[in-house]
Formats: sequence, C-alpha cells, structure tokens
Amino acid sequence: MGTTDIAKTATPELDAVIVGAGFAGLYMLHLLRDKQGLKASVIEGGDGVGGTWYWNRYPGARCDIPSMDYSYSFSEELQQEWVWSEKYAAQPEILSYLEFVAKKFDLKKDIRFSTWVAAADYDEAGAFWRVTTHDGKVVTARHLISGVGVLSTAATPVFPGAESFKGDVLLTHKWPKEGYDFKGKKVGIIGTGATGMQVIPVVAETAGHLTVFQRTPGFAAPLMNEPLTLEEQGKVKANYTEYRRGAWGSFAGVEFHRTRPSALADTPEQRRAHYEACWNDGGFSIWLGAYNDILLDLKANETAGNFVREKIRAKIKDPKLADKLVPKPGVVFGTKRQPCETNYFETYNRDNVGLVDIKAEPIERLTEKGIRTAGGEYELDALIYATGFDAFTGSLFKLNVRGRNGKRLQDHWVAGPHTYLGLMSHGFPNFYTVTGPLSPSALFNMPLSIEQHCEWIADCIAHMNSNKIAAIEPTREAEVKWVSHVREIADETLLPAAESWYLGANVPGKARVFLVYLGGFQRYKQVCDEVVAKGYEGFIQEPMTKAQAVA
Ligand code: NA7
Repeated sequence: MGTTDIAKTATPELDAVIVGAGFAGLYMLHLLRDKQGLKASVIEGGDGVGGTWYWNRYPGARCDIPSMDYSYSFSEELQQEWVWSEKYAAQPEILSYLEFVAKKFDLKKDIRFSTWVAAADYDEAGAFWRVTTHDGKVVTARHLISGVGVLSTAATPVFPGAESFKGDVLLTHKWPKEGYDFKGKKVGIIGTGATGMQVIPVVAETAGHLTVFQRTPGFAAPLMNEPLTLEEQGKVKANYTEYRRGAWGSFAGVEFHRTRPSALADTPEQRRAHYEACWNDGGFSIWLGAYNDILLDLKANETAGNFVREKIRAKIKDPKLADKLVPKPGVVFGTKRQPCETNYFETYNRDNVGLVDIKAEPIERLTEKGIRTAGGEYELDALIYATGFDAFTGSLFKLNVRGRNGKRLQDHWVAGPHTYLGLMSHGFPNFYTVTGPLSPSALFNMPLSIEQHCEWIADCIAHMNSNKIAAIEPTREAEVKWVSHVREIADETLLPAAESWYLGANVPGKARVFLVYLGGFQRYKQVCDEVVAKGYEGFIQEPMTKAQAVA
C-alpha cells in the first residue's frame, strides 16, 4: 500500500481501507478486490491474520458454535475443502483455517501487518477518508470499513498496587505466542465468564495450585465437544447449501432442532425430559434452543434456571463450595451470554484448586507477592486476567474516527452508539462498521453475521460507483428511529435486566444501551434488503463532482 501527503492530491489513493484481518476484514477484502476489482487494503495490528483467533491464544480457547457453522459459507469450494477435527474447534484450528483462507484467496499481499490505525479523518471536500497509522504514515481511501470485531479491546481492571506485583501477569486476550508453563506454580485467576471457564480447567491440570477469584457465579452448560469424523462432516458437506439455509433462517445462526414454543405449556415432567435432552445436546441448546419463551418470560426462565442450578450443583462434591458456584436465586438465566464449559465445575473437586468469593471477601489490593483480599493474602507466582472486553465500542473508539466538521465518533455516541442498521452513522459518510452496534452481531453466528454485513457494504459501494455517488450516510432521522426500534425490541426481552457486556454494564462509566438487535436475523436482513430495494431509503447520497467521476 502506498502512502502519500494528501495535500498533494484531491482524489484518494484507494477505494477502501479495511481495519482488521479477522473474519470480517478478510472477506471484505476479497469482495472488494476480487469481485469488484477495487483497490482495497487491510490494516492489521497483529503480525498475522485471524483477529480474535490471533489474539486469544490462552489454553482452552475454543469456539462455542459448531465448526460446521462457524466458518465462511460464501465459497462452496472452501467449505468442501476444509476439514475440521472437532465438533467445536479450538483456537489453533480456527487460526489455521483463517490462514488457509488468506492463502487460498491470496489476501496477505494487501494486508499491512503490525500496523495500528491512529486516526481516521473525513475530508468533506474530497469525500474520502485520511487514515493515519501509528508510524505516522497516511493513506487515503473513499471508504473506511471497520472489521475490528465486537470483543477485541479488553476491559482489564486496575487494582490498587497492581504495579507492585512481582509475579507474571497474563492476559487471556493477549496470550504469549510461545505459551506459558504453569507447572508447579501458584496461579491466580480473576474472571469466570466464558473465557475464565475455558482456561481454568486447563491451567488446573499443571499448576501447583490455582486460586480462582470469583465475583459472580455464572450459569454454564456443558459444551459436549467431541471429535468430528469425516463421515459426519461428509453428511453436512453433501448438502451444505441446505444446511446453511437452516442456519441463516434460525435465530442464532445455528439450527436447534428441539425448540418448543413455551416452557410453561409443558408439564413439569415433559419440561424436565426436554431440558435433559437439550443439556445433553450441549452448547447453546438449553439457552437458545429449548423454549421460545425462556428469554421473554420470567416464570419460563425460572424453570430453565432452576434446572441448570441443579445440574451445576450435582457436579461439585463439597456442598459449601457448590453454594458459591451455583448462581443465586433470583439471578435470571441466560441474560448474560451463556458460557459453555468442559470440566469447569469438576475442576473445583481437585485438591490443587481453591475458590475465593470476592463479593464476600473483596480484593483490596495487589501486593508484591500476590492478592490481598478482605480475608487475607494469597501468594501467587502468576496472575491471569480473564476479565472481559469493552464490547462493540472499545475498538471503534480507538480508531479516533472524526467525521463531518471534525466530530469524533465518541462524541456522536456519547449516549450510546447511534447507528442505522448497525452499519453506518450520521455525520460519518462512507464509514461502515461490520457487525457494528445495534446489528444482530454477537447474538448471531459471527461468520454469517459478518458475511451479510460485508455483502451489504460491498453492494452499497458497487451501487455508489455505478451511480456516481461520492458519499453515503444515514439521515439523522433514520438513525434515531433505528436506535429506538432496537431498544424497543430489547425491552420486550429479559436481556436488558442483566449487568452484561451486551449492555455495556461491565465497563465503568459506559452508556447503558442494549447493543444488539434482538428482532431475529431474518427480520433484520429483510430490513437491510428493503432499504436497498427502496433506493437506499434513510440514506443521504451525495453525487460525485465532475472531477471525482473522472478520477
Ligand atoms: P466476560 O463474560 O465479560 O467475563 C468477565 C469476567 O471477569 C466475569 O466473571 C466478571 O465478573 C469478571 N470481572 C470483570 N471485572 C472484574 C473485576 N474488576 N473484579 C473481579 N472480577 C471481574 O468476559 P469473557 O472474556 O469471559 O467473555 C466475553 C465474550 O468473549 C464471551 O461472552 C464470548 O462471546 C467470547 P462479573 O460477572 O462481572 O461479576
């Protein structure tokens, strides 16, 4: 990619700059460069492709969506060619898959690795973006597309005395490439969300002693991972188009085959048998695939919550420990993202694992030797943070995007993200957010969510080029309507009641807005398609000047 001093040129060097080389950035590049012949380039902070799967290399990292679903559907050749080894793929295998994709479509030559976007400024006169990278280089492009991901900037807490701790500090989201040897060490971990629950059982296997500092016990279901035979894969591959159709048509981007209308319509016996079957299916089956009203009706929810509590309790030998690990009565099941676990609760039956309830015994500070809580000091050789992410907006704000009149995205989104369709924002022309806030994103199978967004963006750019449109942005009115629409749908569910990252509640000071569109993917896609069919309804389209049209 070339760089230039924009003062010398009135037309941008590139058609598009794409940020991030994960699932989103790779597909976006392929669509624009290979399908439309445009000049596009990816800027990526890591030294390889993979995004989430590049950074999150902690032991036990694994996808909770089945491998046959959690993969690109756009290329029949690709989906036939790639072979998965497990029902739910581990991080190294997904990373290899994305490297394979990058090689197959020859994508790396248009990716600038180990480069961070420092700022992105919209040039109103020229209708293009000026993107400055950390090394001071500048590149200009008509379109700026964020593929930075939803969970890519950590929200790591800083405890008093953190700098004094002499042991090793490990961050799950930035795990050392060379790994870490826990053998015989005294290890501590803070965080028992989806990440913590994956890493804890693996670390416990080799650590001398592992102390888990738990703030809130979580509802989790067993993943039920197993090897994926060639025969099983072959069955899906023989009819992959049909299989994908089912996934696209489902609520979560993964088909569940047992879903029943209402937990309250079944007898207690029927319900129990049904929950047992979903539990044994593993993964998200009990959360998203059991009954349609679990996340809508408190009474229905309670039946699921109590079933899961009972199942968790049965795994833990010491009843006092079980009291700490089972979610308390009144906590609503599934309103936080349900972690999937393998041996997590059983890990607490080991002699070398201890649990500290930091609600009862809060962390006071880190010391030279470890962690001091209200109950005493815990000596540690290593401390792991699995404390979550500043979801949706964290990485977008780091781009320092400034739209019309130099307005910062942070300022436009001060009361929470304002987007139209989760794709674009008023005042930020030609800036697109793949799986952005207020789209189905994280509550739909991510690679499929990403494909739909990337295709919408690519079609939009093609439309602009054929109709000589220099800039596109949503009207303020369309954006405001979308924001309320997303909120109204979320308010029909139980989800906004939880202190979850879906709501920004895990980050102190962050605006509390439910960040995911919950109306179902089919409905969402229909709206996106209708907007296009009506000539980009809700968007302002600025025609190219003569000079722009010629360039
Ligand atoms: P999560 O799900 O946000 O979990 C973070 C965990 O860290 C959770 O147990 C938090 O406790 C805990 N936490 C966060 N801050 C603190 C402080 N200050 N003190 C103690 N404990 C803290 O992040 P994950 O990485 O596990 O998962 C995020 C997503 O990544 C996941 O949903 C998948 O989609 C992939 P809390 O529950 O807030 O009391």
